[in-house]
This record gives sequence, structure tokens and C-alpha cells, in this order.
Amino acid sequence: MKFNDFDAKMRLYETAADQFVPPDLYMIARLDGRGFTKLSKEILDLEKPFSMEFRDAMISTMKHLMNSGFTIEYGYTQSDEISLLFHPNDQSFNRKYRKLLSVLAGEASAAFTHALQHIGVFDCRLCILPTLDLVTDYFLWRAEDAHRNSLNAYCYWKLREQGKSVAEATNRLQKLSVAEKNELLFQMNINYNTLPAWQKRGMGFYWQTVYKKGLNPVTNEETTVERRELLYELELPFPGYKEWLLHMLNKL
Ligand SMILES: Nc1nc2c(ncn2[C@@H]2O[C@H](COP(=O)(O)OP(=O)(O)OP(=O)(O)O)[C@@H](O)[C@H]2O)c(=O)[nH]1
Ligand SMILES: [Mg+2]
Repeated sequence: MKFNDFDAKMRLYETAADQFVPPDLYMIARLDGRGFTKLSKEILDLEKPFSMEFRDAMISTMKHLMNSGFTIEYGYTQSDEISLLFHPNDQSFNRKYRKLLSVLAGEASAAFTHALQHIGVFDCRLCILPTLDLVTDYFLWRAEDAHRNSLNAYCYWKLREQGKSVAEATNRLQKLSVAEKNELLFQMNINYNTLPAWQKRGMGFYWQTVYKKGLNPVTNEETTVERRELLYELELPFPGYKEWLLHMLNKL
């Protein structure tokens, strides 16, 4: 068999699972740390429930991902998860699922490992959404999830500190309402409302256009250069996050 025929025959097997994201749809990639419960508790013994070392490694990972060659308009992270909203016109890898998933998981894993100096692996999935309204709902959903998890985590670790076993702490929490969990923390001198916003709602990463003055070396004339600067928000606005997101994403 000639090589060209052989190549065409074998390519069919390689590309049979190729799927792509249709044009004009919003893509959000969600990455999640693999086995980070074990990593944070048993291997690294990170501060509970929130560690600055872990937070800073996630910030480094986010900065890397936002600058990794895709057009990512908004990034969000809470706990060990990351969400990346692509510009709807982003054509990276012809919008092929498997390329996007594998490259993003690889970029995140490498950046996190480099930042923390310990192997950390991320999985990746894609959420495809038809409207900007659903995109904002997606981010409200992840922030609500962050809120619930962080309230639970604070209660859980406080109960453990008091000598409760894993089962006792878990059982106790299952029976409590949100108000009761707040009250439980209050009894232990923690006002949940005044804890850092990034612990309760996660962190947002976005671009801002800035204009920098410079000098044209040839003509010696003053020039203005437009640049996109990456910013991140440790205190996402609650209430008002939906409006904040819509304002930031209105150009899409
Ligand atoms: N100590 C500590 N743990 C953290 C911190 N941030 C995230 N984690 C832990 O990371 C874990 C994330 O949860 P999951 O993603 O559901 O669990 P996982 O073990 O990563 O499991 P898979 O994602 O299914 O592989 C939780 O156990 C969190 O407590 C932190 O700042 N400090
Ligand atoms: Mg995880």
C-alpha cells in the first residue's frame, strides 16, 4: 500500500472521535484539581479550610491560563476549580474538543505544579452555552457553590478542631440550615460575613484596556499604545455580581 493511502486509512481511526464546538456558541472550560483533598490534607497539610499558599498557586495558574494563547474574556476560580469563558469567535484548534480539553488541562497542570512545586493535575470539561444570560447564570452558579462549600468547610474544620470525628462533624452539618451554620460559627467567635470575600465567593480575572504613552524612536513623536492588562478581583461584588459580569461582558 502506498504511504498516502496507508495514511488516509489510519487517519480515519485517529479522527473518528473528533468533535468541534459549533460557531457562535459560548464555551466555558471548567478545570478541576484531581484528588486535591488528598493533596491538601495528607500530602501538603495545607492550612484549613483556606490556605494562602494554595490560593497563590491558583492565582499563578489563572494568570498563565489567561495568557496561554486563547481569547479568554473572563476567568473564575474557587477552591480547586477554574472556569474560563472564551470569546465566542475564538477559533483555537478549530474549536475541536479534544485539543481544547487536553491542551488546557496540560497548561493548568504544568502552571500549578510549577507554582506549588508539587505535582498537581487538572481535568477539564467544556460547557457550551447559547446565550450571554446563561453565561452569567453559569458564573452565579459557581459562586453560589463556592459560598455553600466555604460555609460548610469553615463549620466542618471548626467542629473537627473541637474534637469531633469525621462522621460526627459530617452528620452534624447535614442537619443544619444555612442560618444555623452561621450561628454555629458565631458561637465560636467567627462572623462568617466578615471573612475575606475570595474565600466565600472565589476570584474573578478579566482584562482592562489601558493606554500607555510612548515615544516613536524614528519620528520622535509621542504615541499612545493600547494594551490589555490582566486584573483580578479578590472581592467580587455580592449583591451585584450579575450586573458586574454583564457590564464587563457587554462587548461580547
Ligand atoms: N486545606 C485546604 N484545602 C483546600 C483548599 N482549597 C481547596 N481545598 C480542598 O480541595 C478539595 C477540592 O474538592 P474536590 O474537587 O471536590 O475533591 P478532589 O479530592 O479534588 O476530587 P476530584 O476533583 O474528584 O479528583 C476539597 O477537599 C478542599 O477542601 C485550601 O485552600 N486549603
Ligand atoms: Mg478536585
